[in-house]
Amino acid sequence: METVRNRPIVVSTWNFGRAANAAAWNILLAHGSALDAVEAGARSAEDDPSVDSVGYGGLPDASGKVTLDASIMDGNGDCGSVMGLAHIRNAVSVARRVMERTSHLALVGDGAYRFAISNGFKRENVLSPGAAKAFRARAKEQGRVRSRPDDTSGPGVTSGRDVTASHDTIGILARDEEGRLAGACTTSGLAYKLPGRVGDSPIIGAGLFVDGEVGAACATGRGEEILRIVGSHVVVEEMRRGADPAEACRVAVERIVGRSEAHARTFQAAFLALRVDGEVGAYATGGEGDPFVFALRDGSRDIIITPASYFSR
Ligand code: SD4
Repeated sequence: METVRNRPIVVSTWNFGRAANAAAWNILLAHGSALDAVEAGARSAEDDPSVDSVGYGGLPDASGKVTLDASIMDGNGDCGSVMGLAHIRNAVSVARRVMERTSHLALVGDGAYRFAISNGFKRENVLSPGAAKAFRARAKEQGRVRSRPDDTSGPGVTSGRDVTASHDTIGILARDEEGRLAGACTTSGLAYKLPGRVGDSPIIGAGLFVDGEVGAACATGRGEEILRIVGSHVVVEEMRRGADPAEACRVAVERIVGRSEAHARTFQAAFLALRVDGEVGAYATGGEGDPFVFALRDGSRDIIITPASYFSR
């Protein structure tokens, strides 16, 4: 779709990607690395309470607890992730510490939390007043009162299957002036998910994949469907085979839709790709009435782009 050769570029999912791109762009402009840029961009979304699907301000699970999933990867195949991380705002930075300070790739739940604390992260309440209010309103609407905060078994408690409207993960991909690629993905996951649910975002190859020789891809939308096809890996491998980024994203979306077109109408799933030469593309299922958009920032542009989608083709 867009080519900017030998110039830094950053792309992020959704409208709020624009603010994330601005944070990343500051790093890229100062000759920083793509890895630092994507971490800074992802952190800016995590810190923003108005973004109700990422970090502080993220909507909680069915028990009222905010748990975060995040991953980060660079073009050398170095990567790290955390899943079900509670009480810590900047999950993407914990994922980076996992990558840089351990021999593991992923930490989950309490282990991820304890690792974060021992690495200097601050314990805090990540349930913002706005997210708490939304949770209470939903519980009331469902006509149920929880007997205790961890009660997820009572009548009327969400099964985690009735959530269709939450799909605003931030995925961010960058190329720096040395041509290095990196990506990050961070989310509070599906709103009101079953406690313990993990989506695609922290799974390397599903929510994020980077190969410095080929390109980078990330995903947003219904994590279960993205996981099923290991979507971001599909996109990068399609680019390796010669597809342009938009075409590669289309292949992944069509694989999802191919399971059941009727089912695919009920959710959004979108892929965003950045090829090593700076070309960018994206493609979405289209979901229902809520088009996927992404934000692009480079030396001359700071724009929102609406890519093609399967159901609007
Ligand atoms: C996930 N893809 O956890 C992420 C984010 C999201 O609907 O909320 N998707 O599935």
